Amino acid sequence: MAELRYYGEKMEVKVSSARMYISKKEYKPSRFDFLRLVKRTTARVILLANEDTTREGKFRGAEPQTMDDPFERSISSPPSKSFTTLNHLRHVESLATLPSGAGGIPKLNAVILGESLASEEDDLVFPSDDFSRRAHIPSPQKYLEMYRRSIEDPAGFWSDIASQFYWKKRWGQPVYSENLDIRKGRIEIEWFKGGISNICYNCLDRNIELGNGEKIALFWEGNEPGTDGSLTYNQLLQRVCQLANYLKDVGVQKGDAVVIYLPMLMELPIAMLACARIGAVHSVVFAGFSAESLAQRIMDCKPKVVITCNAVRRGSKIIHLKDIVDAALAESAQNGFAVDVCLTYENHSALEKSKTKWQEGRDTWWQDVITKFPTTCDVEWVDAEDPLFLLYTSGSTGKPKGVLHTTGGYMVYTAATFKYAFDYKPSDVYWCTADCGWITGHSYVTYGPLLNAATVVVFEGAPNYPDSGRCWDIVDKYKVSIFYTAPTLVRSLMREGDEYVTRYSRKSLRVLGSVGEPINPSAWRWFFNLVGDSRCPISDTWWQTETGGFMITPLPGAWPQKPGSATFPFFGVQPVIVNEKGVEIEGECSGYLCVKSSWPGAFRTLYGDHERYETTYFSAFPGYYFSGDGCSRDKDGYYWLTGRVDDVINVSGHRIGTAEVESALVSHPQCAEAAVVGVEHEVKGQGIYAFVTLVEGVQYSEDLRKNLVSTVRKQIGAFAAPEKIHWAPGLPKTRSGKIMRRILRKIASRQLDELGDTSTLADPSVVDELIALADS
Ligand code: 6R9
Repeated sequence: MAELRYYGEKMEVKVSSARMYISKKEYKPSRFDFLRLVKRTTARVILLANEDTTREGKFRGAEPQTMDDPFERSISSPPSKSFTTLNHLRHVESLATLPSGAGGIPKLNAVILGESLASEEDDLVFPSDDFSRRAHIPSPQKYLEMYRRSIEDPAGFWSDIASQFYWKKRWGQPVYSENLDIRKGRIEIEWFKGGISNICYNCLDRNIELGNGEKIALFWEGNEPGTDGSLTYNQLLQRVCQLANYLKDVGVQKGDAVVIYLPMLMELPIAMLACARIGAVHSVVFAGFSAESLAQRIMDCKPKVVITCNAVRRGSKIIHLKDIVDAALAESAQNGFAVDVCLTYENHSALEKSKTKWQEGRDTWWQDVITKFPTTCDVEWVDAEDPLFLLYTSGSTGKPKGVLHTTGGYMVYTAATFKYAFDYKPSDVYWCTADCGWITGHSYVTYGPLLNAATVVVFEGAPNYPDSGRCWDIVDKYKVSIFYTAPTLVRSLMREGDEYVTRYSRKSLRVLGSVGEPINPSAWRWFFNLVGDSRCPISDTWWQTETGGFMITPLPGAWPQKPGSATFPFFGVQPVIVNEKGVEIEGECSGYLCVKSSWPGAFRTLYGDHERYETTYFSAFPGYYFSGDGCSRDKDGYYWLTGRVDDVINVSGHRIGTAEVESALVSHPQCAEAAVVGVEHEVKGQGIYAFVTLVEGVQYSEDLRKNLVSTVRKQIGAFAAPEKIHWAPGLPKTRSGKIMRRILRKIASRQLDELGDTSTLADPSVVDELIALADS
């Protein structure tokens, strides 16, 4: 229910306990305006008072229960002048005045959690009174206080959070040091240097000491309904210690790399934690990557051990992971790097031990050796700046980048972001559908939740197996209260019909989350209205492999959400939008999303290639970290991510470099040249569209088309397979030989009237040829 009051200088719209004020200066309300507003507001509006009877103070005194009102405090104690004029706080300034921007009000659609459905793109979705009251960050004012401190005193702000963890030795001074300006020399970021700690200890031992030993750490749900398991914090620690002891026994030492190529078994987080415990650097490779991709990563980071399993069931398919590892290890050995130990978990539900190919001497069965090791293992205390893990991600060249994260800052940052963005409470059951092969599975399946002593669901299977109701079946089975997923999954389930959702109760759900790509407002509304029964806020978290944790994210109790916007920056994050000249743009605008100044979770380098780190992320716009994403900021200060602006395609939330796909295609003996672009895809967000020129004399054929697609599957992985191969006798190139992808994008999306100027092409006639071949 909404109420509307008008008094003195202000008009007030009250939706549940959330209020907004329109100052008379910006908006000259009259009774007529009220009535107009009433009609446009989906919630019920009551006209309570007229202009001369109600005063702000009197009103507040009459309703003391509204003290937690998200807007009340920002109005009653406006930020001081000096604060609002600080340049880097300007988006906060706009938040402070939100939503008094009179321009937005005529379109206002106010929705309150649990009370009404989101129905239009310009809906504002308010936290309910109840939700806000219980939230860690209950109001914009609380956010403002904390955000302001995080920017003005980052050392103090983050030291306070870091102090909640166990440090063998406290960090020294300064708390952080940074240079993000390439013009001033080497790019460097350090947090908590000199502090000695261990992230595994903080996830497990510390939480057990705090009394969580018997709490469930992991629930595991297998591919087949009915196959499941669980581990308490005590049990998880024992498993981790056994594996850590084994790794030490085979010679893994602090700083050594370990490659993990596992599906979503509990053994995957166990392996990550075991590495962290002994100071080894894990590099998880998503178990959907091909042998070639795995080999490339192995050759780059040269692990002492590779950990895998023999096979996995995903949906109705069985994937022989060990065969892929064997091929990768053979390729790596041929190229001069041989891995001595391949620890293989026997996943007997997928493949019998006896049917697994084996290389004596190198291969060891996990189950044969691990149980022989003690269930306790000393911790290797490491410096905050010692590496924790490497995770390869696609860039705009063919070679993946080894993003390196260190220990202390990453620990503090993932823990804090998890707690605040999901408004985590100890009673929550948390499920993130991401695979640990991606950053989301590192920060928000493993480290962030376990640092908070959360109960985490790990799911091995596919979300549409045995049918499209599986996610909600799991939600009901484990009473999941926080559900974090990707827009691509939302869209694919949305297509299957509502009855798969409504068949299940979903009553346990409290907070929803989205990551990986922009969530389109219609998917947002389906997720909000149907899955969350319009009761659960959606944390649409924008971040990257490189950022370690959330950068722009809703804090669900604090402020109204706009479907499709990631809202505002997290504590300590200073996003800026720059134009192509690298000049910061103020207020309402669109441009390139950069970040100024470091945050604890930032990556520190690209493994073995600091120069590439500097050129890729810090050179385009000197003085800033450049995210590679486009972004706009609306008049209320909300951030809207618009997708990659570089040669990276985001397929189902997976980053794929166009160059990687092109190099896979041209490795085919009959392919002379390839140019790859992204096109809009209904479910996956973006699909891969490849223009292919064949070797002189080779005929185009359906077989060859299939062959090219399977070459990409084989070299990168099935998720990178092109949706479309477009035969291209020639490619549109400038006279200097540069392929004009802008034109290819337009042809691929059939926007033929938007091709623009083609006269600068070396041979403009290729464009007509390509158009003629579009549907062949
Ligand atoms: C966490 C993760 C990063 C890229 C990023 C951006 C896109 C991620 C998003 C989002 C809009 C969101 N992205 N979250 N775009 N809204 N909430 O996905 O890391 O695999 O490195 O991808 O994903 O384009 O630059 P990563």
